[in-house]
Amino acid sequence: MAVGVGNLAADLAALAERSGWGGRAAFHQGHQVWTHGEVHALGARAAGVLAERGVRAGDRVLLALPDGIAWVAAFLGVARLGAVAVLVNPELPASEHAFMAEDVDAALCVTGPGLEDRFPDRARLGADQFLALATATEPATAHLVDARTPLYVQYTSGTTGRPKGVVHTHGDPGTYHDLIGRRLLGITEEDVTLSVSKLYFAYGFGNAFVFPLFSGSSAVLVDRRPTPAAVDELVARHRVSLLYSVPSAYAALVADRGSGHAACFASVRAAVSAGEGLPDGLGGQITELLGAPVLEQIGSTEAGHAFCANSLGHDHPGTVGRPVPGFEVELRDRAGRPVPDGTEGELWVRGPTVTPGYLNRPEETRRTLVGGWLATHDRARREPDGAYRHLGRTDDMEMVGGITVSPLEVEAALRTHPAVREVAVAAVPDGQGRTRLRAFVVPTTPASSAGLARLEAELVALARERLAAFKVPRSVSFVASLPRTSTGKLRRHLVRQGAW
Ligand code: 3SK
Repeated sequence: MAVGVGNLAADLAALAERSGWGGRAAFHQGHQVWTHGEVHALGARAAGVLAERGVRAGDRVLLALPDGIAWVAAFLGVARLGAVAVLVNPELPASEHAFMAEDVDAALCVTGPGLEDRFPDRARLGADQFLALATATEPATAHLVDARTPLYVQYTSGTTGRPKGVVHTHGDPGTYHDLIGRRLLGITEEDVTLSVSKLYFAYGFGNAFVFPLFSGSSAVLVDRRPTPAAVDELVARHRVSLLYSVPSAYAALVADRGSGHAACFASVRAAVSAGEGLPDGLGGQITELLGAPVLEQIGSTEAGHAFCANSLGHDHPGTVGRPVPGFEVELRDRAGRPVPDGTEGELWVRGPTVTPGYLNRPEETRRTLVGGWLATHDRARREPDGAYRHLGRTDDMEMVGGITVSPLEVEAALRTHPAVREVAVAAVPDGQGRTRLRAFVVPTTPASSAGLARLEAELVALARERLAAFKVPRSVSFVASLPRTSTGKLRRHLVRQGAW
């Protein structure tokens, strides 16, 4: 039975048809363009391919794909069947992919180039083969679901160092668009988006997949993180009007281009920044460079997208803006009591797209979702205009280039080297407005400076072998001891400051 209402893929196809968007560009990749009509037809045939491979409603299909048309087709195909798309970073090491495939018990894994040997124990399909099959397969009909039916899972790092699968439903993307894309950013059919953040990540998923498909606009897809020169070129070539990025990438753009307005950015009407706070002064430099405002926001994988945001109508630089309409925000102390206005507290949020919970983690779900409120582990203070000033994280997680990294996981990898007695990893400022991971290591035995230089190289090589690239420390400092409390707990704020 063909069903529209409730199934994201079917609803989006019906919306595009009703709105007359069939012939409008939806995605640009390299020199290719796919229209909204082509994308939905491809999604329906992709569902046919998946159904022929035995995928059924409720099954989990892991997508380890770079941003591109295969990602879009696979997501829409999975959604159409009422199955659940598991969105993973294709650049993760094999051990993390294996963990995720096991965690979700993936019925099928769709993989990008270079990942042919991944998931050897599971049914697999390479992206090229998948797309080729999709051109020659009959479309599948849409499965009946409702707004609360699980649609996708994204992974977020946990304090235990093990990533946790966050579930979102068929109703969530339409709400992201209605609350943020439409109301706060005023996205229209004429907009062209470039998101430095990738589709597997909550921020990139909303920016470059959900908003374009719900608004009849288009997005430029790039299979890897673009360099500053590539951003210049893509913005100018596609006349990008909305640029979404993270502070470290904006800092690189400013460093590459210098100050002053650059003509290649003339089409940009707004820039959005999220993932971590913009360092002092950087917001002004970006605005000058782009000739457009830079709107900060904050969100989380658990909230689905942003829960506080600045908008063109209300921008308070230096803050992450006011609660997104539909979201409630509270600042609480450690005991969970609301703090007085103007006082620092932990951000708790409640809203329509907050996850129903973590996959296979009832205990962590209970701790994080209390009475319908989500503990974000972010610290903030409320300003008199209702905007929130972000003051960092309450837990031990580190933010590097807009991505959360568990220092425990990095430390665990480095600690396997026999010459490491103790190790602590922290994101430290690099003096250019960015943060970089640094490992502070107490060696097992004293060594000469040549010996320490060799050890540093070995530790970085070890991390590269075991961890995703963004988790690899950029430098190692050798220290005599680490700062600890009297009960032996590491004092991470001192490690971050490099001061003890
Ligand atoms: O990381 C964030 O702050 C964020 C912002 C907007 C949407 C999604 C996310 C994760």
